[in-house]
Amino acid sequence: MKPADLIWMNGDFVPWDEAKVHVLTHGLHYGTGVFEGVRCYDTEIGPAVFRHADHVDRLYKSAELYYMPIPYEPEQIRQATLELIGRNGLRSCYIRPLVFRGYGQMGLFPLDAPVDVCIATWEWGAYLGEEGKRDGVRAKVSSWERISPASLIPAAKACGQYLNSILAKIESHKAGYEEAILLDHNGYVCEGTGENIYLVRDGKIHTPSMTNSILDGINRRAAIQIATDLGYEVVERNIDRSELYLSDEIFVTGTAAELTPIREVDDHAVGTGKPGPVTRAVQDAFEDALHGRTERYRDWLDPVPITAKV
Ligand code: PPE
Repeated sequence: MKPADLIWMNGDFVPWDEAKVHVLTHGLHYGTGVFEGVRCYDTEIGPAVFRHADHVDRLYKSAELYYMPIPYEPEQIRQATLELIGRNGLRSCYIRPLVFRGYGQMGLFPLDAPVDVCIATWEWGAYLGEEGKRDGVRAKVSSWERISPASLIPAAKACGQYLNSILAKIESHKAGYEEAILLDHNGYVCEGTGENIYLVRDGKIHTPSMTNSILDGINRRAAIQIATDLGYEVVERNIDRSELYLSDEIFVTGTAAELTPIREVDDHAVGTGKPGPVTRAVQDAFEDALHGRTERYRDWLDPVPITAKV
């Protein structure tokens, strides 16, 4: 990874190499943290953070679900992020706010441990590769089931919960695929390791619903809005594994992955094996929205005030 100059840590801008924690940090032992993945784009109106307020809201919601009071106001986190991007002199970057139980208390009762907050930014290219975004990636249905709401909180973006995605990701890579698709505890299609999923059948877009243990993706909301505005019908419903093999097109969305087509699932070509027309249409409009090329979605962008790099 390419380091930036500064990281925001508990209210201060500290040099990248000095943003450190103690080895007895609670979150390191028990996964007691929540985070966000956000992106800033070099848009038509200058550097701007995509759907910033939605990400900040979800960070606070995730923290609340794990009884972690964030010792800052949401607006302070938003402003700190904008200032950090400016001071790091970045025009486009990935943004990682992290809230975690810090040092001072061990054991499973975490409520006496401090809550630490940091925000990092770095340049992060296409998550599933530029080629993946263009031509699609190969995916495998994972043998690991997505965390169920009986054990954890699928709607929370919590650190420990990602061990589930990590097992699926490693399994898919070792088997020679680029991404894994997890099924939910009822055997229905859920999502990728870090992306929401959509199938195109007979010109309609189908996607799992909140009752399928998905993360309520912010790009999912954007993609649904864009697809609807383009005139596509979007249906949220239970999807069987076999439908993955019968789809004309499949694509995924996420902050890191943006909109990436899936060209193969379990060695079955999806449709023609090339990204189809619906995927392309939604992807093009989505990329335009991210880069501020569409007036209609400009209010999804939070402009970064430009400051001289210090
Ligand atoms: N599901 C999961 C499990 C998930 O982690 C993400 C984002 C999504 C769906 C899509 O959510 P959204 O970004 O709000 O549209 N995954 C983040 C973490 C990736 C990582 O490797 O770290 C991301 O894309 O930033």
